[in-house]
Amino acid sequence: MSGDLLEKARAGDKRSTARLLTIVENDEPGAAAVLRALYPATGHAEIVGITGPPGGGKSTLVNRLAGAYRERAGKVAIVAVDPSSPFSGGAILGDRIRMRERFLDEGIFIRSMATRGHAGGLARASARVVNVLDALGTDVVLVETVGVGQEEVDVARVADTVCLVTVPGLGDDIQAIKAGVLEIADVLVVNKADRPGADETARDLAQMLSLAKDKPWKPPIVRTSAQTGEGVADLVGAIAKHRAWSRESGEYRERRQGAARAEVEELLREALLRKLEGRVGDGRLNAAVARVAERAIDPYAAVEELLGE
Ligand SMILES: Nc1nc2c(ncn2[C@@H]2O[C@H](COP(=O)(O)OP(=O)(O)O)[C@@H](O)[C@H]2O)c(=O)[nH]1
Ligand SMILES: [Mg+2]
Repeated sequence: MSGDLLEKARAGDKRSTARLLTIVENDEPGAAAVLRALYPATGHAEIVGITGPPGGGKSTLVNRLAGAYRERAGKVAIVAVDPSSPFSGGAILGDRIRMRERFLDEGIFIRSMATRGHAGGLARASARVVNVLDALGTDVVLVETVGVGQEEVDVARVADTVCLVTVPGLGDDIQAIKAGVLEIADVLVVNKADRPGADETARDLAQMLSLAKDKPWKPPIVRTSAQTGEGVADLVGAIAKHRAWSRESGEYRERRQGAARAEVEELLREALLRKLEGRVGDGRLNAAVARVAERAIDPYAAVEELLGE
């Protein structure tokens, strides 16, 4: 079944691509086979993460970026991971209308990811989805995520270049951003620069950056108005510059190695656990758990006992 799907997806059929993505996103039976078949073809896409607080204009900006990249790339994909936009909500409706023009473009593929219930977590599910899009010949994958918690920060890590989108007048909220995602931001964007206060925000950001001196890459600060499109070309330029630096400095390879390590270690952990569970057996495991619950033995002793045959 997936062989046929694979072939159709490779030929550019969007429905088959969507189905393949669902299989790997939810880790359905056959997901491993799909990823194995596609893995050799991965590693060519440029992956750009767009993160930041809700309402900052990320979706609007991603839509603009998709258009800009599409002018010179054959295939562009958008992966939207946004827990703040429920499917019935106004925001996503607005997104849909804005994105309709993109949908009509055969070269742009849009994927909305569920934010809950992924085997192995959201970041790993996103990585699988991005890998499939990459292998299917996507030149640029734009990943939109709300930069609020650790999990979203982890999602942003699949990107080669992470853009943090802020807006004028965030005030103290900027401090909150700083704690979370500023460390992983490669490009800082002050969006809604058509509004008053963009200069102050850019200054605040510059000041925060000056505190982290020792970093080899100094994130540029770019002002955009996603609504009018102003500054979007500058943003594309800043992303390209980071990409070039990343390639040259070895950062790119380091990040990809970090991602590969995380993936292999996670799978290894799962496999080892399954293997051990098989060896220990449900009966012995349940008996040990019961004794721990009764305080007859402590959890450490239970593990030692189970592993010690
Ligand atoms: N004034 C202004 N509004 C914008 C700009 N970019 C986006 N918006 C508006 O901000 C709201 C939130 O945008 P959206 O892209 O959904 O933000 P997201 O939650 O970060 O994805 C929408 O009403 C947009 O029309 C901008 O550059 N200037
Ligand atoms: Mg959005």
